[in-house]
Amino acid sequence: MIFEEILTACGFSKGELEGGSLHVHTPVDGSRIASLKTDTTADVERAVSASNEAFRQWRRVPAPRRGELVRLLGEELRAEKENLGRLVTLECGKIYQEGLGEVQEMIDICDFAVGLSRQLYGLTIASERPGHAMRETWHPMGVCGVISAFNFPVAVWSWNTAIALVCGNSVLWKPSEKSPLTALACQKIFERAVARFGDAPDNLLQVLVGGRDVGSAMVESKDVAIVSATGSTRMGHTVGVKVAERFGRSILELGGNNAMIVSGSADLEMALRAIVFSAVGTAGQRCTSLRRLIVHESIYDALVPRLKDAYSGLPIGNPLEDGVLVGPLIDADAKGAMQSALDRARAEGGIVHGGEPVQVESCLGASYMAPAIVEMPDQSDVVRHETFAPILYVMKYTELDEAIGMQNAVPQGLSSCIFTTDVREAEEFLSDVGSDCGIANVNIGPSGAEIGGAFGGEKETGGGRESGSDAWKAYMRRQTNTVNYSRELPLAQGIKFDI
Ligand code: UN1
Repeated sequence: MIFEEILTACGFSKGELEGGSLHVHTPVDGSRIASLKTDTTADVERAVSASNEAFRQWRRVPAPRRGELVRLLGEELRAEKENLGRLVTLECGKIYQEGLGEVQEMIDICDFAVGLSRQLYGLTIASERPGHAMRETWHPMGVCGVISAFNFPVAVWSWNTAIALVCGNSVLWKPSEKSPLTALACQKIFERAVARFGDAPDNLLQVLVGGRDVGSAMVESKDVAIVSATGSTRMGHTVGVKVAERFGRSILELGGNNAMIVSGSADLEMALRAIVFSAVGTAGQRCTSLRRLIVHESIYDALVPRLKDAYSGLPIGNPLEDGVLVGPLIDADAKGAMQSALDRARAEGGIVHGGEPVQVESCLGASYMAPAIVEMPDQSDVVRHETFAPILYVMKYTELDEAIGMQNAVPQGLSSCIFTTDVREAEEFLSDVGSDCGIANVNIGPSGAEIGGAFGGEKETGGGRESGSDAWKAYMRRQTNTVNYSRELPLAQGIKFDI
């Protein structure tokens, strides 16, 4: 399918894609596929105010009815799965199978949120006073600003949006300037759900197209109650500080430097498949990508040569084509970052296998790279740094304590895993003295989390949780209610205060 057909199938007209100053290039072959008009900071101000107006109406709609809109969104996404999946591939370069997986993740979170819309449970609390009732209730917050990254251009938005909507919030979306088309396509899909729903307020979802100035204006606005930001630690630091300065609420999902410990008792066949998928899937550009492999010395020589073998046969190429497993990096900057990380790794004593540029026929303007395995003598600086590229640093360990120590000795704390058939090792890894990450798995790679769990991590990953479990609570305000249904006015803590 040629690029224009993919865009047309997603409902874009020629006029929409021309005449603006934001040039969108596809990583597939580097060519320009759109020049979009951008929003100004004045547009952001108007959007924030329209979003607040939408919120004021939406919060009055009963939550299960709000769920109905999200149910319709899920239906529209099911109908558009292939088209949107292909657009994800075109705009961010992940292989089509992963583009489809990303849309499936959107459908899944819609289903989850529909159920949740009838389960925004509070608590009843025992009061210390007679004739008193205490409870905890949850209320809509306001405008939820979503900042999303190019690598999961639509799924992460949908986690935030499906949950924010059932919680009674409105949504303002500032996508990465590298992936605005998928955002605009989602807006079209959302509008179809709104039309079927019938009486939703206008402007429940607005997309803001532009660069940092647009994002900053949204982040700095005190009328944006929640800012949920996914991206680099540097971006998250700026956003987190700005939102904290105005006492807003932020939900941060930032960098990861995810490790796998492969113990001496591991099932190596399973480990091998998990390593390759999590290290080279999405060309190493997931927050959850496997970046560090910590291998028990007893199996190092059995595992690492097989891994190199598997890497040497990886089909690298146009991600729209069947059979390809590794697509391009997002752009030339990403390629440069990968190359300089490999140079640093060599300088720090690493032995690099692979990692060279790959020329893909008829895609010469793009940044295809062979995934790299780097055998490191220890966990040096470059290993502790997240490079958003398919680089897998491999290190040896002797004792499990030491491996867990290495796993935890990085600034990031998103995802982690252990491959072992020893229940003691598995439980130790998951225990209070085990992995310090938000996600810790056994016999599963660090990437590809299901939406049912809370997604996010500690330390420089930012501490936020999105998606499943009770992550919805971050999208609502908690209220403690004490009701006195007696004819007395006893004070708490037994205080006497007679007038
Ligand atoms: C991300 O890279 O920002 O767990 C999200 C995963 C996906 C989500 C990744 N479900 O790999």
